[in-house]
Amino acid sequence: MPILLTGFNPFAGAEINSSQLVVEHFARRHSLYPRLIPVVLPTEYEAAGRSICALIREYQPSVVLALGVAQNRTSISLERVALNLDDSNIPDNAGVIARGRLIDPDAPLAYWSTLPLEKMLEALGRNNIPAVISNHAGAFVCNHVFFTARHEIASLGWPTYCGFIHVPALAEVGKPDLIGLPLRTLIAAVECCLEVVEVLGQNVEE
Ligand code: PCA
Repeated sequence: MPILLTGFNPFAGAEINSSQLVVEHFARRHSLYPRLIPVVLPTEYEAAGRSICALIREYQPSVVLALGVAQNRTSISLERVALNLDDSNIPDNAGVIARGRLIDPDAPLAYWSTLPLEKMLEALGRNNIPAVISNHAGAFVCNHVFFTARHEIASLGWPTYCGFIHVPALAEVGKPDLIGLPLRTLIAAVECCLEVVEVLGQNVEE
């Protein structure tokens, strides 16, 4: 069964989004990862939410691994909780500024990630990749997609594993003070997490 891997396009005036570069890396190596469905989502609440639901229904993946950039973080952040909340000062790419708004008034207040975060954290640690479990994915488009995907899967009653990982921005070569990690480290981190979730995917199939 497929594994859906998503990232986002640049937002808030940035030129790149490291999560997009990671997803594009996997898209270029499709023959190495035949089960992977790599998709770059627009950084827009509505369009991204609609898109992730459509992708889940179309591909019926065993695992949904959604990525986004967190510019101010220095470690890979394995997100524990998705909140039923849109709230940010930053406009999304459609110009929408959402303040304190429920994503779905009929849905629960929050969902846990169903990815094996402890196992992923251990695997990242074994590979010397800086990583943490984070309790808060923010309340911008990343959290929106995480929440919407979890709610869709819960509503469908499917056993699909689903979670979100925030990756740091790219560290620029020659600028050691800049917060971030090199692209190769972000790719290695996602490879590492994919190895953990591929085992899960097989279990769902059985
Ligand atoms: N990061 C933003 C949205 C898109 C992205 O890559 C976030 O953390 O919500």
